[in-house]
Amino acid sequence: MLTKKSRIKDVYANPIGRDIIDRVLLQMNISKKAVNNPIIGSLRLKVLPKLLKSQLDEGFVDTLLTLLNTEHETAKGNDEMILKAWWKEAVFYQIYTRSFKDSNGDGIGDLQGIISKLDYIKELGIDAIWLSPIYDSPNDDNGYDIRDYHKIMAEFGTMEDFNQLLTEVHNRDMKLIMDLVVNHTSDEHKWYQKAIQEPNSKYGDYYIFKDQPNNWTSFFSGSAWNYVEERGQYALHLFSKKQIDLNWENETLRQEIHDMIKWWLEKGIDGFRLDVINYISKRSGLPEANESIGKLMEYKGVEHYFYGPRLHEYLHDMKEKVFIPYNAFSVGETPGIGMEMSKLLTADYRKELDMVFSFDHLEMPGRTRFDDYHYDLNYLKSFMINWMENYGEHCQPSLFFENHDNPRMISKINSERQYRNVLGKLLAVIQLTLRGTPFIYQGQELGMINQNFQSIEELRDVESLNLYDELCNTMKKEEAFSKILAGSRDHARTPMQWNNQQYAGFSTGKPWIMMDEDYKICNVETQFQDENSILRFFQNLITLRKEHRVIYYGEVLFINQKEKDLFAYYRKDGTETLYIEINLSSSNKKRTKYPEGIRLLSNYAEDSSSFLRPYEASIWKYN
Ligand code: TEU
Ligand code: CA
Repeated sequence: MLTKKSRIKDVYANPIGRDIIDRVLLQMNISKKAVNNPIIGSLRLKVLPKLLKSQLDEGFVDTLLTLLNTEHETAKGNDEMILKAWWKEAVFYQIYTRSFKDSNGDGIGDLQGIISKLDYIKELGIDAIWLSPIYDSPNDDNGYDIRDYHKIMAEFGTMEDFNQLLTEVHNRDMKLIMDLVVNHTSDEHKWYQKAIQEPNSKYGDYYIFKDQPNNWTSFFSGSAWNYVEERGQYALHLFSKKQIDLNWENETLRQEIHDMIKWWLEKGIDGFRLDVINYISKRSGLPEANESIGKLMEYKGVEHYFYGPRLHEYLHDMKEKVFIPYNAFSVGETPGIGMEMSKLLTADYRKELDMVFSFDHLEMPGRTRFDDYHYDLNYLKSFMINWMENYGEHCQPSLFFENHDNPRMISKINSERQYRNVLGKLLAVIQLTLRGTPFIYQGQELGMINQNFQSIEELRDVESLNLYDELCNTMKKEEAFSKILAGSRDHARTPMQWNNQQYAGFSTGKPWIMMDEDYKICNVETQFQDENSILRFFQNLITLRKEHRVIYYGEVLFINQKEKDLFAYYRKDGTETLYIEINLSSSNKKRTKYPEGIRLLSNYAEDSSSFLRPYEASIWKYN
């Protein structure tokens, strides 16, 4: 058992301890080397607050110990063969329906719109589609607030449309996974309505109510508690005021969720992406949040639910009872979960989840999404090296740079127009040649960039709008708006750019969210005709991936790791060797040696011999 007298190095040797300390260091922008320093390592845990310049107090140490001492498992070693699975070979494509393709001119993307573009997705080389929520919803958070799990959102179509979509996806030999949002439901869900109107019915305990609120805050600004007049109590909502957290402690509720999942699996869907699934177990008694952790993490209370005491139990139970019998795939969205915890959630022999999305590579150390800064690809390199070398053969990494919750990656790295094309391709090379399952977000294959929003009226996202209101209390409106612009999720939610016609061929009517003029130069139609486009590069790269299976299961061997701006690695198995060479900077970079073999694909037409050009990224095949 670890106590306040334990040494820092012993805490760091504990997988959970390592994750938490790494997370804190990341947030504070302190190098991991600090912990590996023998002097620091031999210090006792209780001095940690002092060491961290009192940014974290003693409550942090207590929280850390609670987390460490409730997890008794560690992940198994790495000596075994990787088990094969379809989802380890697949390239996924995420569709945010509202912004993908509108079939009836109301300005809102829909299921028939998706159906009309399945040939496009297939042609790109995609094997599986992840659909963001399409269930009936009042759309406070664009479908992540579900009102009825068994109905399709009217704006998107009907259950017949869905059935047709599923058949057409399968006809094209692709798979379909849905979004499963079961940490919370809409306050308009009938369970919640019953819970507040008939507190003594079985529904009365389906959500988390408290007589007095605690100090936890919502991810979408303000307190995480709503006062519920009907019950004279407070209801917990980690997200918007209309997204109420379900009480997973209640077994009947868990059963109800299992049944709902089975109902969808019976239809023949192939699996689920599980929304904020690591938040479902909250520490009992819902203790007050530690203020210093809250300050560091920007949200209060996370330490009590991001890796809750019954998380493994709930996931294991769901896997055994629901996912395994249907042979269904699962990828969990797990914000705040580090690599060691990810191992415990996804190792194949543990039977919890197949994969997770971990997010620590999307922002630089010391930065958060709403900071305006330039992302340095050298950080991505160090992140990837760590995961590739240490995640192990029992676990499958997910590879992604974009989704509907984050600004576009190219814009974070370098927004100079001259680099857009090479940079989009560079990211594709990293995403499609490392070991792991790539998830491409709609528009990423075109190199879409952040939108040129002019005013707060043009934004739609509840997170952006709430944060704007909050910021306006302490800063000027213009300042608040520019802060929102840096991180707004709406950058990724503008319509997919199909052609250079009005509304980019997304709709014949005015889209639900603005789009700037970018579609005139960046769109599917134009890029299909251009051999040098990002789209064609993605297509070629996906084909290449399928032809070189070493990318699926082969070893990853990094070379010249210490050399700044160079990201170089081999992919190797018994039959072939690929070499990937990337210049992470916008300057020319001298080559130490010229690669052998033949160049299979590159983001520059001619090879340059003695140096690598800005963001040059190439794949070579050795003999
Ligand atoms: O996201 C969870 C989540 O952590 C983010 O919303 C988070 O607050 C931020 O984006 C971190 O960078 C999922 C969905 O992907 C998101 O769209 C939903 O709004 C949210 O859950 C609630 O369901
Ligand atoms: Ca429509």
